[in-house]
Amino acid sequence: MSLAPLTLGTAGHIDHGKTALIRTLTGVDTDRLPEEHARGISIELGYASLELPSGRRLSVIDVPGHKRFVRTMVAGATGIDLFLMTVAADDGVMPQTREHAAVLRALDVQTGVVAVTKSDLADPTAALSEASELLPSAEAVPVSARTGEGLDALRAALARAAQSVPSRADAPGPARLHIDRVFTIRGVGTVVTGTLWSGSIGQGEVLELLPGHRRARVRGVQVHDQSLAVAAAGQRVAVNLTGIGVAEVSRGDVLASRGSGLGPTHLIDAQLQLDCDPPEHGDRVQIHHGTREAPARLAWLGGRFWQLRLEAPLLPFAGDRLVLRQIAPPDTLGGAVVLDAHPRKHGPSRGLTEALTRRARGEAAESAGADSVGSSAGAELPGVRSAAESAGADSVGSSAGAELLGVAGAEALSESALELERRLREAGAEPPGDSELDRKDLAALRAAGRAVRVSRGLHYHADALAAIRALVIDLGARNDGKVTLAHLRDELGTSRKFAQALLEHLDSERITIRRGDEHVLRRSRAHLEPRNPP
Ligand SMILES: Nc1nc2c(ncn2[C@@H]2O[C@H](COP(=O)(O)OP(=O)(O)OP(=O)(O)O)[C@@H](O)[C@H]2O)c(=O)[nH]1
Ligand SMILES: [Mg+2]
Repeated sequence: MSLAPLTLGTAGHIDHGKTALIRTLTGVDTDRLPEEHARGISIELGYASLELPSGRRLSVIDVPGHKRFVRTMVAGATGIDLFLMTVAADDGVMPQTREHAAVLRALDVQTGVVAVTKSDLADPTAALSEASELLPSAEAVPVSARTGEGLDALRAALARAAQSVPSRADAPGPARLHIDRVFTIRGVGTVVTGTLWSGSIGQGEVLELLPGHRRARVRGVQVHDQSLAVAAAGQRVAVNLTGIGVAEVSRGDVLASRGSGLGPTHLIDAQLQLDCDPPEHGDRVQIHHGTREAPARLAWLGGRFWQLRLEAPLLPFAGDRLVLRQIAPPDTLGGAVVLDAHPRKHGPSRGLTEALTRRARGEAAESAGADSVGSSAGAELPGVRSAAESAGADSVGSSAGAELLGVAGAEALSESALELERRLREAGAEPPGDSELDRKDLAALRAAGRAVRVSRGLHYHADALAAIRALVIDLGARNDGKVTLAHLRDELGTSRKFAQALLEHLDSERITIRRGDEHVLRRSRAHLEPRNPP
């Protein structure tokens, strides 16, 4: 039997005994918050590790069942390999049993076990048959967390299910960890946790934090509270990061290998797989990907192909699964597969349908990274990075630097100015404060047109600023010409302070004009229409 890592996620209606069952199986009470104990319900995701009779250890994510917390359930279920659905013997299949089953289907989590819980309270027969109807391919086992009955049979069923699922540990791809928790430990610093979807994370590695493309060094890695040199995909991983403050990272961010090709996108071409009637062109829905979510308009592209026009960026690769939920009243509509993570804004056409059909069949040899370069009108933040990287930020030494900068500007620059330029380029959306920079070098960079003073004490590399300017124009174009500080801050993954300085600078450049809390693009609307209208 393979002992490669796997993650198990609970599912099921509120009060159907998920947390009690995990506590009985693992000894861990996954309800940590005082409010969870006071209300007797789970609110946040909970974590434990479960050892099966074979010695195999599963990472466990316990999700809340309350209907108001389905989005938390989705964030927990993303990245799991198998499910443990609970159905209470005295209650049977209920609305969130169905909704959680729909989320698992949308995420293509096909393997798992049903525990018919509380079988000390009622005859489990009816619940067993309802469960088998809902999830026909899963074994259903009657159990009681109170008496311990059925637990050995449940462990054995879980072991069989685990054996039939391939682990992601061997799947190729860069490291991708969708962050679900961020905290600090005194003396240790910032720690993020999540399920590692692919790749591995090793101590000492330098990774990238998205969407802001910030670098972070891995100071330590833990799995099941044990420090490891390297953590493999398919399990819950805690990563201690240096170079990133706890306030600079949040749930929904992604920790990825450098150069993974992942980048924020506002447009996704996808194939929908809905459990309900097809949506209408223009419908607004909530899209969940990883531990992140965003509202989007649906634009029909022909057949089951739709373009998702997102109101906030997501970070997918082609081939990833999305969950679509109705906004009001909230309900799960079904799933979608990402076919193009960085398409142009477009409508239906015969060529497109053919291309998407090929992608849906897995025929197009597609690299999400290559695909993302400059093809999108929406996802320009990668520009902040690609502007830096395409100019070879890593390799700008004094001589290479002169070549890249063009002779005119570079000849006048000293080595320290070139080094400074490299730092500014690398900093992207969040440059170092001027107190850390040499004034003489900065002045030389400004004179050479390589650095721009955005506010007192704040310089940006000219390329980074150009990319940010393009981003603001695109953001405005998608939002009636308006850009807010919060919007730009989120888009850049930067702090309020920097977003404000940038918008004020763009006001002074007459790109935008401030009206109350909004900065409005000065150019005419016509000019700002999307570059590739449907
Ligand atoms: N008699 C009996 N009670 C149980 C059993 N399992 C759980 N309970 C009780 O049912 C209640 C709800 O259990 P939880 O484990 O909190 O349910 P949950 O599914 O985690 O609930 P949410 O996370 O809020 O969706 C608690 O009072 C448990 O003690 C069981 O097997 N037998
Ligand atoms: Mg619970």
